[in-house]
Amino acid sequence: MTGIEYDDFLDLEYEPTATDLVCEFTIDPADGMSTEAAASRVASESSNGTWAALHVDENELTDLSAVACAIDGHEITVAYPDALFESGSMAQILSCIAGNIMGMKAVETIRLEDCHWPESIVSGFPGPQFGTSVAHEKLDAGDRPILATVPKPKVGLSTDAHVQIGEDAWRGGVDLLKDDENLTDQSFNPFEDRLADSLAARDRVEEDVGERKDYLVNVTAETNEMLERVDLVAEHGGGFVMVDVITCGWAAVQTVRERCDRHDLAIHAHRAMHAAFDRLEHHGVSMRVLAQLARLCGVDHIHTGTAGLGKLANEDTPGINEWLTSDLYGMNPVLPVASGGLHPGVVDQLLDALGTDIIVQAGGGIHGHPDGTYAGAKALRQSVEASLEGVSLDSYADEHDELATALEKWGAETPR
Ligand code: RUB
Ligand code: MG
Repeated sequence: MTGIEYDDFLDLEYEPTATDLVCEFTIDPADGMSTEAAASRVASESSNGTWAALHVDENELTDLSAVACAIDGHEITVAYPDALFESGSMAQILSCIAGNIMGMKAVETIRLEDCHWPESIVSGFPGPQFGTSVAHEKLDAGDRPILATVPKPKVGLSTDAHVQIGEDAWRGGVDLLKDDENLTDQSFNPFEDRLADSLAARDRVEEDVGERKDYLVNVTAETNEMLERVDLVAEHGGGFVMVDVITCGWAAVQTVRERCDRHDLAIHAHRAMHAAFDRLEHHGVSMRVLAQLARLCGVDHIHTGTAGLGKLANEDTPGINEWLTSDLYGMNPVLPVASGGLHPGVVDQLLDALGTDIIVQAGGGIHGHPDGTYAGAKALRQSVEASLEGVSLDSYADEHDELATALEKWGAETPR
């Protein structure tokens, strides 16, 4: 017989092995509890421990204990043996590393900040099918950022109005039309009508302008329904689907990824609800980790913020983007999406901060242009051209009326 107690999960001499999943947390221990005691409880509850000491027959037990192996102020590191995890199940991984520990009384707050994934776990997941390669495999963006737009208002536009906005934006120079996160299949704009009409418009525009265009149609729904919508996108000749990955859950994303593989469809991941996990500085799961989960599950694009230039709360966009495109045992990189309050007047700063291997997505920053969507799309494209040519937006605007009007309206403001 062997005894398992909380202390068994703390070993500051332990060196993680190449097969361990190593997680970094920030914790604030409960009143009266030391960081060491709280750290060992984190390792215990997230692997094989419980609150009571146990007596177990060693012969009947695989040792799957995690080890709290480093403490630096409020930052703790926990190493998990890879055998603790079911291969290819993001749900099961999260039930360990971001499960009960998030509500444990032993900590006042706890935030999963970063994960270091071993090859044995990564190889159980497909990763992106296309990732950054969509720029040339599915579009004609070459080395410039891909441009995308979401019609506004978010919901309520009729199918015809929605399609017309998409057509104007494509003609003005945008590559991708995108549905908004809460537009799916409502009576004012049914999914299949919108899909068919948008892709027909896309074909007309492609023919006229000689540049490939596509549509990020929001297939988000109950999982079986979502698969039917994915099939419909393929039937109608679309190249992409959009999924609200946090609200649908990772298991559903994994299922969609498998179906998209069959149809050669790329997945655009919208992260609506991410801030419920990542907004608080001391509690939850960081956007960096959410982005890691998205890459493993196999999305091709994911929103990662605007490096502080947009309307939503700031986070480490450059660091997250670097991780998404870094080497991960040969897994394809994910193309990051900058979105939320962007407009032509901040594009130079955005590309300085994030580079050109991104999607620049603007809704209000295109459709709010005083001369409408077509002019707004032209202005956004002009702002990208200026930035890539190393010309200031103001000088470029001397020769480009649409950009001039956008700069007059918004300057370089960052909206709230
Ligand atoms: C942007 C928009 C998206 C945001 C979400 O519209 O509709 O939902 O990208 O934020 P607008 P994030 O350009 O009018 O602000 O990309 O940070 O997840
Ligand atoms: Mg939106």
